[in-house]
Amino acid sequence: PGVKPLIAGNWKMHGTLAEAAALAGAVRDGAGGLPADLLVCPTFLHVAQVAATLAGSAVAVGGQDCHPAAKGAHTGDVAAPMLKDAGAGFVILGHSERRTDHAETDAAVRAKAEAAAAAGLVPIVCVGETEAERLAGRAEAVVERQLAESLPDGFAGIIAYEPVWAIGTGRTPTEADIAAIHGTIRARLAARFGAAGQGMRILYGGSMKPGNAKAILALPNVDGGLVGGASLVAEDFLAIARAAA
Ligand code: G2H
Repeated sequence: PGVKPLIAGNWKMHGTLAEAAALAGAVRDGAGGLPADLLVCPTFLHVAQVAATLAGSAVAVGGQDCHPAAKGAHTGDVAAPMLKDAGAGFVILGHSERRTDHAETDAAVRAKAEAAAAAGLVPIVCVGETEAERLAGRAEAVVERQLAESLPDGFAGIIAYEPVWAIGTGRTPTEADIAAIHGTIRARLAARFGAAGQGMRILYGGSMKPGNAKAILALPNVDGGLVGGASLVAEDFLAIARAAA
């Protein structure tokens, strides 16, 4: 009940331009009549081509990061208005790989989320604990801190809960653990954003695949998935979307 699920593919740093276009085409061709909205997030260099391939379809396109400034002298960076201009409607922010590879702080993620919203993009802000933090019993506290500090006031986007130790490892939390932390996230969103927080999508991410998607997507406060590895195979990605029914 509630919002329509979103199944988002995070293609990370994979594929050639031709492969990205082919994958987008295969997703587009299988996207009819699904119980979920679909989004694919290719690397920056492929966004415009993928957006062209998906033009007129129901499949949306997103980036995997953006700079907090709208333009300027920032060699190698990409601004949110550029993503929008290239055909993106969404942007993933604060993925744990960005937080690790590029030392992104909660404050940086918050600034990026503000820039994304100003450019008319829907931000997907990622949160999630490391294995050490979970073992120390601090998973909920870490996620609550990330939410408090990574989300700007007036945030109108999507949350992705991705336990770092489940990313690309084939391991996932128990269903009870996912339900518990998604419930905590919902409570924090509702407390801060009111009715908007009640209706905000909370995605699960981390080794989601056709075999585990149905059980995860059926959990309370799980409003879709952020899918990495399995999103690189159109059939698997579409199977996950079908499991959202
Ligand atoms: C988590 C996820 C997508 P994977 O990073 O963001 O990747 O499904 O490969 O674990």
